[in-house]
Amino acid sequence: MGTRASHTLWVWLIVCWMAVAGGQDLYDESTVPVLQLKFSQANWWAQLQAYYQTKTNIPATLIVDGVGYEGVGVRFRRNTSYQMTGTSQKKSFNIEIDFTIPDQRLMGYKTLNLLNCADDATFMREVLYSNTCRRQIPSAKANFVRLEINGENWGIYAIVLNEVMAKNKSTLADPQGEFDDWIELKNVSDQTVDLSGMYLTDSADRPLKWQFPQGTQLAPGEYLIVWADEDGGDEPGLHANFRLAADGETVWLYDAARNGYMLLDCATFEGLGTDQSLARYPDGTRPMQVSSAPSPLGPNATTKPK
Ligand SMILES: [Ca+2]
Ligand SMILES: [Ca+2]
Ligand SMILES: [Ca+2]
Repeated sequence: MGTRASHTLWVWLIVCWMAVAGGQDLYDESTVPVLQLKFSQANWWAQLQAYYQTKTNIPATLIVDGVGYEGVGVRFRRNTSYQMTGTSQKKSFNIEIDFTIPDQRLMGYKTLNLLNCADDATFMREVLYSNTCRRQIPSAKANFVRLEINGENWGIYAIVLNEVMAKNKSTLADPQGEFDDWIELKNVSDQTVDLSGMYLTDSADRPLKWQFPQGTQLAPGEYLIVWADEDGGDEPGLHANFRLAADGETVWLYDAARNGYMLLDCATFEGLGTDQSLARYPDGTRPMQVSSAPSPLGPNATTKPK
């Protein structure tokens, strides 16, 4: 779909009330399951738009973990997130596993709701809320998923905030020889991404705080370091106009004006010790974890702090 920026981070939340017994679970928070939807109709997107008001399902095949589920029903969810997203193709979806086969279930689940987090810049609210509530009372399950439609990634992490360090004593010096805070980004897609005009910030009130200079590009699989050192005049190197507080902070990555300033990723830490990083392991996945084996410009390591 040509109107969709290929490097946009589209995280989906999946929520459901049905319990499941044993086996693999869509709601295992240590995984990001992949849902593959296949529509045989050429005009499936137009059908989804046409039927959204009447809550009419259109049939599709859903593939999860190599298992195909025929005749599931798919429609856009009718809620404010539909209007809020305008012409964006990141709509919230409702998937009925038992649409044409009454006793069909996916790992015990009958209905899946894929939420687009349109009103939640953190992407975390629903998952945290549901999974906290459920310790006390019956509550919906929630997790992140990645969605593919007809073989196209509808929600892949392309440019991610892959690792951050807020108290750099001896891990890596910047080109000027200073051990400053750093933010590692990685391109986890298979296409070169142009970061020109994208933004990094440490302030919820100022999403456009620091802008990547023109010509900043990242090839597939490549890493890039932005120094959070307020040394904007220094060359070489990318030097943001903010620092990271070791006792806790959030870093946000926003897309360029040409792509509507869409939130691409965020990373929150509550406290990082000397030479500890907050890292996605493996690269690009969630959740982030504190690591005492920082790896600027390289694949993240598992080592947890002692
Ligand atoms: Ca510096
Ligand atoms: Ca800061
Ligand atoms: Ca790394």
